[in-house]
Amino acid sequence: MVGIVYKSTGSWYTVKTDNGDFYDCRIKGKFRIKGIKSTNPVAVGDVVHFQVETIGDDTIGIIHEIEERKNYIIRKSVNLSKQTHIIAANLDQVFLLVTLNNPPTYPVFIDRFLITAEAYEIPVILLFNKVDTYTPEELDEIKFLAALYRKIGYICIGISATTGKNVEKVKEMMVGKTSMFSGHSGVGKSTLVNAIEPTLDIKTKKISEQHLQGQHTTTFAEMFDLSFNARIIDTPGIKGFGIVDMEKEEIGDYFPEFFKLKQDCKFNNCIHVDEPKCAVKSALENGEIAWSRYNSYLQMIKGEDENYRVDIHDDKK
Ligand SMILES: Nc1nc2c(ncn2[C@@H]2O[C@H](COP(=O)(O)OP(=O)(O)OP(=O)(O)O)[C@@H](O)[C@H]2O)c(=O)[nH]1
Ligand SMILES: [Mg+2]
Ligand SMILES: [Zn+2]
Repeated sequence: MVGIVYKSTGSWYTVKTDNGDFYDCRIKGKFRIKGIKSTNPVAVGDVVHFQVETIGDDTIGIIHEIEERKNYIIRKSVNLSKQTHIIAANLDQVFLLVTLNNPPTYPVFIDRFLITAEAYEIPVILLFNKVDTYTPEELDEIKFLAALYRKIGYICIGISATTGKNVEKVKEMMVGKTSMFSGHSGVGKSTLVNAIEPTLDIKTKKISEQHLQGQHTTTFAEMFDLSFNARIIDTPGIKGFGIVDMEKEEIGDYFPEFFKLKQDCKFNNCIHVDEPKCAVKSALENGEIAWSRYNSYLQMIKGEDENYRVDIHDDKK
């Protein structure tokens, strides 16, 4: 039997077959995919082959093969173990939810996320959520950020999952595709899924519990079929985003605005740090490239995984 993984708890996988049946599956023994060291060998979105076994009254599936992934989003957990985790596989696009506060999302986090998606050519759309809560000054800040990322080529939309502002626009972009919602815990991913498909009624953080920082409401990634020919993967909030398996020399290629200028650097192996006649650094001086982007870049090429930790998101997980 063949199916798609809709939910993964780490030991159990919910797999949906083409004819719409769901099976609870396990993986056989020490089954690992070659080349990828991750804490989860099978991720939501994976296409898997399994055999059905009946044990007493229970029917379970045993996964014995994973089809090659079109792409995936992988991150290094920001803790000492440095383990990597595949958030989801076989995506058409990702919506990264960003909030200015409650919780704050910093540009360095956005950039790390974008770079990983660029490496697999997964389109990312930035959704600035909770626009109903901001002061005029904060709205200006959102506009500034949106303009910064639009200039690079990313679609940016200001939304409110609770008032419904621009939710219809998001829906339109999802038709016919498998999308994922990502972002810090509390940015409103599950609330947005519910706004898009109210019948799902998935668990979101109660207003009264909002002060509890670092508490995750969604604990496992899960895919849902939507009524308008689309699929969405709701994911648990992520704190830090460590990039995985990237050479120092290739990181700049995933900053689209750096990549465009690379051919104008004097040295073709320029990494835009200390080299003379670097087109990226000139663009930075001219204000064509944002300092926040360049700072994120420097952190990444220096491998400073630890320094971007944001304490309030750091719940020792
Ligand atoms: N005012 C306002 N509140 C929102 C909006 N979107 C979400 N919220 C609130 O933010 C809180 C967190 O929302 P969730 O949907 O649980 O956040 P999440 O991103 O799914 O969080 P995790 O599952 O922990 O990763 C809830 O109390 C929501 O009601 C919005 O657009 N405006
Ligand atoms: Mg959630
Ligand atoms: Zn350069």
